[in-house]
Amino acid sequence: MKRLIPTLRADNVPLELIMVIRTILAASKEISFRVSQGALSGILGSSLDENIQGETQKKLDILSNQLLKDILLSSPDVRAIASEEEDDVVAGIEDAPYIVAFDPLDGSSNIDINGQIGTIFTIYAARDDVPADSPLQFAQPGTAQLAAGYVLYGPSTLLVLTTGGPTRLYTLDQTHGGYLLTQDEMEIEPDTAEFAINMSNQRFWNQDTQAYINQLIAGETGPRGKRFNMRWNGAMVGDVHRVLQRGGIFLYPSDTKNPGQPSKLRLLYEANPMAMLVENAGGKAVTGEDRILDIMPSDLHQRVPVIMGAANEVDEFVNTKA
Ligand code: P6P
Repeated sequence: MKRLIPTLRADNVPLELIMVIRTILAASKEISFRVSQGALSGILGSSLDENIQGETQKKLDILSNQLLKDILLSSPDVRAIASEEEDDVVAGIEDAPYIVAFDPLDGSSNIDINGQIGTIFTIYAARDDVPADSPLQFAQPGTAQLAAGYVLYGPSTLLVLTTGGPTRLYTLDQTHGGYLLTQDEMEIEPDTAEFAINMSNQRFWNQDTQAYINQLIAGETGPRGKRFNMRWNGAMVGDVHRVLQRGGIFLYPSDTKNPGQPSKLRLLYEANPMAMLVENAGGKAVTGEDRILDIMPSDLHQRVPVIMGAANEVDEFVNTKA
């Protein structure tokens, strides 16, 4: 099986960008080990702190964030980083070519139940027209991403990565410590009979979303004329991985659950990297009205509605009106 670096070189990925990806993956191997140790590594449970999102930070959230922050900020190729766990952008090496944003541990509410969790990351070219630590470094549309990926800490540790070409799957070889190519091109079938949404939010959705989901649960006697299945992991990284592996549609649509908050998922380090991975696997990724990758960010921790996966099913969502 091919190792990661030769496949990136074959894709003509610049060496400095390969080094940034390798740096992220070095931290992922430490996180993978700590996760696999569970209670034995003393990292289960919650800290006493909250992050900017107002979420209680898990010990492993803090550890994962610190690992990624330390290793990236010492890389000669990283000018700045942004993280779900950091209020502001943190400057790295002056004039370095790249900036990195990440969710260090997506789905951390699954840590204590041994559920799926993961690290989501995205890499852009650094901007020379604003200071290194300016949030405007990340005021770039998702189409400007140079690389996007996630590491899924599950029964095996998986890397799903795109550098502009196909979305590729790698598996961490725990014996030798390398990520080996195990699926050359992931592809999402345009049609599906499986959806992922948190149904407990139903009363908070708009009428169009309610109409669309009602059609799915109406099954073979409903307007869609077929039976649908539902899954919900509570971790975007796990739900989107299932969509990439066996098809489906993932939805975290706009809702009125939290006043002033249109929806839950963050554009920079959740929606955009996942949208790039899904589109490069033949799927679609929208907010409802807009293509996610076309959005010009207005705030570092901006939240957007997310509907992504099987292209024809995303079209069905967009076209369904109450
Ligand atoms: P809910 C995890 O906290 C997360 O940000 C995503 O990974 C996941 O899809 C979503 O929130 C789950 O949200 O409201 O179902 O707990």
